Amino acid sequence: MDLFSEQRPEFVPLATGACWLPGFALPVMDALWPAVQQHLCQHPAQQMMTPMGLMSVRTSSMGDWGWVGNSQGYAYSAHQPGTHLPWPPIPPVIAQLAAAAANRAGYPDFVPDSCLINVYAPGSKMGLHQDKDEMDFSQPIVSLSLGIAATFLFGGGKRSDKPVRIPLQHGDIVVWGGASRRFYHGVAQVKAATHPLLGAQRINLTLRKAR
Ligand code: MD3
Ligand code: FE
Repeated sequence: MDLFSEQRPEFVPLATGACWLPGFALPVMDALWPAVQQHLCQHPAQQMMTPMGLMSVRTSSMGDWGWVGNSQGYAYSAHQPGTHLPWPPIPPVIAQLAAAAANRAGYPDFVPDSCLINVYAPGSKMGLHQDKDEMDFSQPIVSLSLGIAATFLFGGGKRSDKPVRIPLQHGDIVVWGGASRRFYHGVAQVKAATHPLLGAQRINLTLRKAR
């Protein structure tokens, strides 16, 4: 009997249309992390304002559509706030990884046009919300976790549905589609920790087909 195995399953079904792929990104991490770092050096993540207030998470984007907010609202935008320049393209290592994960989850035709990068310092969190600003809900969302662990809160179709807590680690991917695509979700306050590669931060990439 293997009481001390640190092995995790390769595929964990979470709900209809949603699955967790522990460690799916680890084989390409040597190319992936430098690409994210380089992007963040050139396009630093910023704390966005929303009608609900200033977010504790800092965000940047890649691809045709980035996510921007201000006190009036939030939306996908083809331009960066301030400079009004287009967002840089999604590096092939990231787009190909997302397509491979979507394929493993049963979505063979996923071509993301948006990559939102959420940077969590210890203490940051994301309240329960739905993602409903995308045009085609038949397309999944692929999420990639990097750095220190976080507890992902996965609710249901109603805000009052009690969320399940999912411990996401460095290199984990979750694919959300089908019935779960419009479920409430959030991230519990990130606890202080240090990751050997990223230091004291969690970074989440969400890849979407926005338009
Ligand atoms: C479940 N980001 O950017 S990613 C977001 O970890 C967002 O930064 C979180 O929620 C983060 O909107 C969670 C996982 C995720 C993304 C979209 C979903 C889970 C989802 C849509 C439906 C259901
Ligand atoms: Fe979300």
